[in-house]
Amino acid sequence: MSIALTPWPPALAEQYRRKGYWTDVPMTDILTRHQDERADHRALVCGERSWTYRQLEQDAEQLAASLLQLGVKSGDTALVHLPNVAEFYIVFFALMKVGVVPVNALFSHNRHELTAYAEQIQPTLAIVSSRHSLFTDGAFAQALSQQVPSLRHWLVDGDAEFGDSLAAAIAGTQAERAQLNQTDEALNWPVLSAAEVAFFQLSGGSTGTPKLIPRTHNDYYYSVRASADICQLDSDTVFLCALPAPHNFTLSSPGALGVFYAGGAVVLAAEPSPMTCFPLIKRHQVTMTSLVPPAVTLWLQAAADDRSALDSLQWLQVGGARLGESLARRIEPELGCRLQQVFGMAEGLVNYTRFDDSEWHVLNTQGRPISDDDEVRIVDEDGQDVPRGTPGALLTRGPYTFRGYYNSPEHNRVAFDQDGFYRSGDVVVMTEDGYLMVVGRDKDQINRGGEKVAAEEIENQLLALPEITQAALVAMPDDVMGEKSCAFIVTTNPKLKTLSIRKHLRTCGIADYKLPDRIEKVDALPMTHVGKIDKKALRQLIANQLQAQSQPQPEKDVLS
Ligand code: AMP
Ligand code: DBH
Repeated sequence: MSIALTPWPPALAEQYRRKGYWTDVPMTDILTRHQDERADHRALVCGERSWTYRQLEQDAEQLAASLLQLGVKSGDTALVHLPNVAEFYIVFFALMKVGVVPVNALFSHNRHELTAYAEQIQPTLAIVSSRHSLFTDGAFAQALSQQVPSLRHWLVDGDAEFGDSLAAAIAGTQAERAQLNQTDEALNWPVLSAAEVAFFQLSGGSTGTPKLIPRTHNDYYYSVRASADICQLDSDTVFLCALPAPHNFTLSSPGALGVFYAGGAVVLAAEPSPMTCFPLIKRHQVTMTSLVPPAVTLWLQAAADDRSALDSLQWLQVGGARLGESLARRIEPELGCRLQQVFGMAEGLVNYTRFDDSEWHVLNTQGRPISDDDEVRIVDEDGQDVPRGTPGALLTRGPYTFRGYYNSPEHNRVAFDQDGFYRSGDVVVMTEDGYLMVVGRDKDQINRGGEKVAAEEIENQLLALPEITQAALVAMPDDVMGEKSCAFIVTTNPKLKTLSIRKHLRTCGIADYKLPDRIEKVDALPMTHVGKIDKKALRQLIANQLQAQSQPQPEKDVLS
């Protein structure tokens, strides 16, 4: 059984194949293509452990064989929840080999998100880490298995009192390894179709439940190859993966998959702080990494003291949230590496500034699309195209932009126009020469320094408290994060404490980054003339309030 997918119209699919974007080669090729000349080249570094391309392929193959033995089969789905560890990639390729389609949840995701994903995909298998507080014991695993009865197998990275050991499944027995080395025929590898779903990407979303994005081998592999090409990756590239590994940016823009495709090396960092990353850059002679703007601020601060660790770094990619021009301008002189802006989305379209672009383009734009066949429209409120230089809503379709969220017919009707263009929810300007500048947003989302929070998801949780009768989550400006979140609430209980609201949200098991940074109690929420909550007015209200607070207070009269 294959995973349901909203297909591209046959004429477009034919065009994408004819132009060589879709090659009908599954993404398992990213590793297998290196098994001759580059088999002994370093592929992956995680702490004190490292893998050559041969070792990485063998580990993925052994895990795939162990999974088949467990009884999972092509067309099944899996819930994966791992931190930035080598096993993330071993699992990624192993699942692909057996045709099991995963959701790779972020490690910051918690009970609420994992449950929502599992309910949507009905996985047979979960692969998790005992390093996460949810899995230090088996209680949540047991509860989720009860709630989602398809979930029969648990593989755990690290010591755990439930499930099977992921390490053992990757290692296999000696006899199994020997058999794998001899022949592939003994194993019943499924035949993969590159037109099918390889995995689900996560949407930052704007709806009550997080939506899933089916990505096919054909479309994703094209974006990976083209990105590797644009970023001029080769076997000398050493990429530091410091943002979460499952994120579309670090996975494919060009990310770890782009680097593997090009035969370079991926070095894993647990998180993007300078304290963690600078020593890794120095030790492994990292040439390229990708960051969100708040991390750039931290790197600039740290580099002011000592930037000698960054000598090998040639390229810094920045994306996920708007990079201000003044921050952008400091990168090359203060970090000693070149900047590439990346504006992408897990749904598809990715834009890059190019290496030979003018300084103005690199500092002021978020780049231009990967492909000549990325169709971009910028429209006004009536859906009419606006002239270049005028802000409008971004619509796009193309060879690696999806055509529908998984099992979400109602939402898809609003997320796409009648011609299959995806409404990204970004307000952008296109320059005369085709570069995009992100100037705003028309989706109900807070972009917290690259981490996306869907307002409705949090509002629903707030409204679950009987004392809260109305709730609205909006963005408020923040110097470092760009935006933080502020929840305006109307409550029947004047004594309701912010602390107990936070406690409630934590009990709901929501990821920490989604918790409102500030909670404001108000008597009533402003309404628009059509009777919707006026979020623009609320954003203005909180921005004014913050500004007033940041003004120096008038000095007290010494005589009073
Ligand atoms: P997601 O749908 O969660 O993958 O998030 C993609 C969204 O992140 C885009 O639609 C933009 O709103 C935002 N985004 C990504 N990169 C940039 C960037 N370089 N500048 C501004 N916004 C960005
Ligand atoms: O924010 C994103 O989702 C993003 C940023 C940069 C992305 O998906 C990408 C590049 O591919």
